[in-house]
Amino acid sequence: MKRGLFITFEGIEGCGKTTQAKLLYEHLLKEGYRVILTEEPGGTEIGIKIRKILLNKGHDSMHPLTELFLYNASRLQHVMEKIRPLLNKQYIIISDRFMDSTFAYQGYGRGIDINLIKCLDEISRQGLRPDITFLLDIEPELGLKRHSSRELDRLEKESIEFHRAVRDGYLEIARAEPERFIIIPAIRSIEEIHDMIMEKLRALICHSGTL
Ligand code: Z5A
Repeated sequence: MKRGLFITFEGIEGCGKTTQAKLLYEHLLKEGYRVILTEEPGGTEIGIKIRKILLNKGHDSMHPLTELFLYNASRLQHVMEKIRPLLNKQYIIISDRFMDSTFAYQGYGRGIDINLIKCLDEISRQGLRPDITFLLDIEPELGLKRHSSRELDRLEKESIEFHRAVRDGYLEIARAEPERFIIIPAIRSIEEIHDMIMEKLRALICHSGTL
């Protein structure tokens, strides 16, 4: 049976992925597609509870491996309870972050062994992979500046070196999988970026023949 389309958005803080995921969702909804907007960590009742634990700025003592397990726990629940069942019903799923965030943040950012991350990733994704991933790329200084007016969560409080390592990690991951990733310069205007995303997607949606 053909399934729907699984689209993910990735990037460092302030890159604009949440803005673009929402714009894309509204656009596709208006065009009559069956589409769901979701996020990680989160996306399910259990995932939302895990998200609160992960982002709580009081949880400074969280061990990097505890963090890794919690992101994966949220993902497994998300895949099993929401993403896979809806893809099987031919929905378009738009997820604000997914697997690549773990490799970029816990792998390149925190320095956790990539082989351990790969093992947990296989379990939590249950064989599911995004069809297309938009990486919104921006200098960390610029991204963090966009968020400077609000209170920072536990990960946003990390050093600029951490955010640079995450950004470099994302670019390395994306270059290794050019057939899945579209790298977008996130310095462009909100409207320009949305148009670029729609252009790439139109081709994919026509081609997939499932919708
Ligand atoms: N994390 C992890 O470590 N491991 C994992 O496996 C997963 C996640 C899944 C929560 O993510 C944290 O979890 C995140 C990574 C980590 N940590 N950090 N740090 P989140 O997605 O909930 O939080 P976030 O990354 O900080 O994203 P965000 O708050 O949703 O921001 P954003 O998506 O990057 O940007 P935005 O909200 O769309 O835009 C930010 C502002 O910029 C806003 O005022 C916009 O109006 C403005 N904006 C947007 N686009 C533009 C353009 N093009 N020009 C100018 N201004 C713009």
